[in-house]
Amino acid sequence: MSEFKMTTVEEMEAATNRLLETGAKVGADAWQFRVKNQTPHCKFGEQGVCCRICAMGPCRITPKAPRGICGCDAHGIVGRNFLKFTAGGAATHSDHGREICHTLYCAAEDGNYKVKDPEKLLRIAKEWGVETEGKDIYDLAHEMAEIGLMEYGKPFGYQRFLDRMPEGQKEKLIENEIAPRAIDREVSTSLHMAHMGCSSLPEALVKQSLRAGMADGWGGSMMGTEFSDVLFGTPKPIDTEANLGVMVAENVNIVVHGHDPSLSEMICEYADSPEMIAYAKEMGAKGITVSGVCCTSNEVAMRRGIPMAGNFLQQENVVLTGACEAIVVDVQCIFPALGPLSKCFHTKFVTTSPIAQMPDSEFIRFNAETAGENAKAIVKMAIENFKNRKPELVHIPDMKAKATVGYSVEAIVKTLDGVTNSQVDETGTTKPLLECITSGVIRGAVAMVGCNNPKIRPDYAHIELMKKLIANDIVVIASGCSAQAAAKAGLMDKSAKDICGAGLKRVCELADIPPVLHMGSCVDISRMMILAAELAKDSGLQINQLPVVGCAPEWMSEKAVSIGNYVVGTGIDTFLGVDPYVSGSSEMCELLTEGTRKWTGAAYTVETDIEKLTDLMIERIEEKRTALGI
Ligand code: XCC
Ligand code: SF4
Repeated sequence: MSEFKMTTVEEMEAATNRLLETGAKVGADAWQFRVKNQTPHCKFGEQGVCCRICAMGPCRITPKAPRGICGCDAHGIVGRNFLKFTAGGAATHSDHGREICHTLYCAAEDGNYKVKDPEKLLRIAKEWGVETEGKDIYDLAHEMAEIGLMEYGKPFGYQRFLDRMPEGQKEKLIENEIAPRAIDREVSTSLHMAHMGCSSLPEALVKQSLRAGMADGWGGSMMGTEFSDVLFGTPKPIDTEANLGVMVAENVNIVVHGHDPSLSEMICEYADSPEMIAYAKEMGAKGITVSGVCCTSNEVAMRRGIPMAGNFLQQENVVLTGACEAIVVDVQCIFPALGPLSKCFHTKFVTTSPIAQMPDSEFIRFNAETAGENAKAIVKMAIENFKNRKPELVHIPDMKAKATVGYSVEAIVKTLDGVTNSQVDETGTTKPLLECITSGVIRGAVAMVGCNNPKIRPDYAHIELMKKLIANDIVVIASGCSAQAAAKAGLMDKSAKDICGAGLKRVCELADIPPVLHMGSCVDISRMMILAAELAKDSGLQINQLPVVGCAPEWMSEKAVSIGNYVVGTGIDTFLGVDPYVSGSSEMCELLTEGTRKWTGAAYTVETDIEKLTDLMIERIEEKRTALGI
């Protein structure tokens, strides 16, 4: 008998509407209203045919004006815009990775940051050919951090992590000029190419977009993920909860938001300390609840089981509960709207990074060296703010779902080991998973990633897609706001097996996993790349032959485009539910949906009809199976 009950998008919308009523009482603005003011969007922008990279413009392409003043056509303009978009994303993820390298460099036996997973550090050191024998683990950490930082600017060679690819793939990427060199170089080269009077040849612009993306996925993001694991621990399955109902009315609520776990890890530490809990009680609260929004939330959920209050388009809802003492942000995906919104409530909006400074916030500069003090000051500030709550404004929607998260590649390999009856001891490989796929018990896998976007009913596409995929025996691995959509709906609850096809249901039962596996934050999409590479190596196939596809149905950020480019660059077909501003150039559309195949074996599919998008993915997975004769 099925006991599984999903939280529906309708229920979530009703909860949001109730919160907007609170907002109306205090005169709060919200994205739902701003969207109306911005609609319809600029058509030139939508099609990608507006160019303002030099002061002769801005130039807009129309049938009557097919070229800009310099003579650039729509294909060149769309291509340059696409490349710049990618470079923005690659820079952002990679800079996050760089911050993590710096944090690793600060790690010390008696410091704020420790090496929590020394084995992983040793493993990567070995991979990089770094001598580990007889070395103090912190000396090694500092050495590795420095080598990692060099990957950003080294004058020669390609990204080290490319050696993780199946045989021949790195060479092929080098041959096609898609293999990323130094990370910063790929970002700079992209901006150089997109400067006035440089590249306007779509093919060259798309190639560089792929290369910049690869510098992110196989460079900056991968370093961010791997060294975060070294510092904070490699995620293992852990139980948690998701949706606004994780906030507790009687407690001091601190919401962490952004991406870099360096700050949120510290906040969690202090919020959990007896000293702070006692202080909260003294101030009239029962305790302290830390919950999260966006990828910072994913990071601490994966490693500590900290509950997820919501994803991208729920960030304002957190404040609208009237029960948020502090929303503490680091970098990326933070609405500047949180400043004025917090002013309508008692909420402290705390910015902490020089990278993300915003009006109407309290800036407490966070530093790896002074992390402990900074975190303590923030937690204290939140506690002391509890008394300023306006009880008549407090309403936390009674809505949350259970979720089991923490599926790093290491955890997936370990969990699936023993699912098959294989007699051979295959500990440490993806062979059990491959066996499930080859036998057809699982048809394939979809990597679901990305944001929310008001162009799509929030979470609707994520949830509908996932439901259909798992019903068709396709296992879903998810990260970012997509993972949070799944968690809120209940799809990361193990009982969600009841809505799977028979094959996937059996695997879920045997391995004791949910059908949608939380792999982490946006930078953790690098985990998905590692998993794909491992699957390819263990099966003797190339990555593009695997029945695996990527999907970002509700994406919105530049980072998402960079991700898309490295997923395609890695050889995985990628399905988008939102157009990346390229419809204004038939040549760019052709290149992205087919042309890249000759370089990487994969391409994009853009389809805004979600039902169709799902069918196309299932079709592609089945085509891959047929080609393999499985
Ligand atoms: Fe941001 Fe990473 Fe997108 Fe969510 S999913 S809206 S990028 S938080 Ni990466
Ligand atoms: Fe116009 Fe060319 Fe300048 Fe772009 S680069 S704004 S198309 S003149």
